[in-house]
Amino acid sequence: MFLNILTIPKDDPVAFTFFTGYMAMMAASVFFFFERSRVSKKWQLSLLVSGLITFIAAVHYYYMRDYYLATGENPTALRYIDWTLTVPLMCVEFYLLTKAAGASKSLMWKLIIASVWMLVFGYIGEAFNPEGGSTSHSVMYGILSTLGYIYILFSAWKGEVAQLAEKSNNPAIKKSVRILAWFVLVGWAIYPIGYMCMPGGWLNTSLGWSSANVDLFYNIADAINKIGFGLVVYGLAISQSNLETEKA
Ligand SMILES: *C/C=C(C)/C=C/C=C(C)/C=C/C1=C(C)CCCC1(C)C
Repeated sequence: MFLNILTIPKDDPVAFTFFTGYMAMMAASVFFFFERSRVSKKWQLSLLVSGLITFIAAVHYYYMRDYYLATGENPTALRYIDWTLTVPLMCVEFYLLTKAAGASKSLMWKLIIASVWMLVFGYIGEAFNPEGGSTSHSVMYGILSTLGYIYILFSAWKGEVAQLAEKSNNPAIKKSVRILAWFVLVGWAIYPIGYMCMPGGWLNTSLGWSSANVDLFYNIADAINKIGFGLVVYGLAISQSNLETEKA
């Protein structure tokens, strides 16, 4: 068992993405934490949140990696604990970006509640999937979960978040919120694909995609979304801080 923990099997892309995912999250955290001192006060909290998102993920990847190598199974509980901490923090990022345009705490809480809704039903769908896999179970909880996802998606594209970004009269904020909205539309849509690979899931039953692919999709999506989200916020923070010093 210990040997397993220390080696990455050559023919196991899932194990490979657990290792690289861990290292990438760690490196991104160091980057965001260090760069905090380079942006103006106003933006430091946003960078701190970016760093916390990747750092919390790095710690979970450390354990998920070992769990996967030791058991060969999907580390479902660790995965959802990670997400339950990090996805609400991504909602906080939306709030921080639109705060100057008047975003209220209630907007932040609505997004957080929608994200927890999405994850609780996703967790029930995966963790309580009957032995051998049940399509009706997977579909029912998948749909319930998707309602939370759609709420956040709508807010970012058309609803409150989008409207506040518009109201900010700041083209850089508008652009960044739009890029983050693209992340939610495209990057976050990778997760349901992974979900459908579990036994009983549509891609598992119709195309025969194995449940090993669940983690492959989740790991790739996490790297894109967590690091990508953070970099968009970072780019905005740097450009706005530079503008402020030019004006001063
Ligand atoms: C850093 C982690 C992130 C951004 C995780 C996002 C997760 C999702 C958008 C998950 C969505 C799901 C559905 C929309 C339906 C099926 C169940 C989930 C939980 C995989």
